[in-house]
Amino acid sequence: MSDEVVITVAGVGAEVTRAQQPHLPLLPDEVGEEYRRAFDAGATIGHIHGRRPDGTPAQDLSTFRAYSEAIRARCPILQQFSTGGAVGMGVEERIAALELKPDMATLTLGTCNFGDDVFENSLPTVRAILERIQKFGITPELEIFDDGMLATADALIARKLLAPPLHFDFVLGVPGAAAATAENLTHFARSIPPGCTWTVAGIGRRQTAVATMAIAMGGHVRVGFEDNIYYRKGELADSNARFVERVVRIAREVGREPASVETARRLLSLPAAA
Ligand code: KMH
Ligand code: ZN
Repeated sequence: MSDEVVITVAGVGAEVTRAQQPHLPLLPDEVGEEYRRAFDAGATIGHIHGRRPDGTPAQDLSTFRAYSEAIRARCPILQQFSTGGAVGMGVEERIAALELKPDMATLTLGTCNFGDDVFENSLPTVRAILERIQKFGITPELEIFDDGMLATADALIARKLLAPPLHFDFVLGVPGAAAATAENLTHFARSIPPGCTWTVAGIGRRQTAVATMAIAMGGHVRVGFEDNIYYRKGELADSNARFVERVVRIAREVGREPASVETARRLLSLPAAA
């Protein structure tokens, strides 16, 4: 187990609204400040979705450029662009910003229910997104919402479309996909190829529970408004940094420190900084 834990902040998301979470950052300067605070608290990866000023999801180049520059001007957090976007978006819209060559980009390995919606990731969609990620030399983070997506990872590796060591994100607790349980986390963590790394994103009220399990198991952790807006039952979090601070405290209690950017690059097999 590494002594360091890589903490990802998913501070914007595509579905949460300002009406639900008044501290949700939307404008580039708000996003930049929010990610700077999360970085100062111990986060080393910023998972990024785009929004228009009115809050509607937007994956376009200019929104991502503005967010990316606002974040980079304030802190060296690794930037991970979402290619999931929001449910219902077309593939080209989801990958339009990848030409900015972020450090990482997500790649969901299958379709699943997403509450009342369907998060569409047919195999042609997966291949199209992967192709664009590889065209720009970006490191993928493989998003696993369900067991079948692990089988797709194996199939892509067998066809040499992906090569370990790879980094996975187990997204647990989406209504309609795998539940946020210790059994699922253990099963997922055991199922990936040797030498790969993983993080967990617990959705809703199970966020801290699965983050704590991951820290004890040697995995890494994602927190933030995209996945959970409450600090505890009935109490909205007042910033993404508050979630980061909490997992840093938990990690330190079991002898792990938040990873620096350089350490995260090494642990997750990212290229050295240019
Ligand atoms: N907004 C979700 C439907 C990702 O970022 O790659 C998908 C999502 C996954 O958030
Ligand atoms: Zn996302």
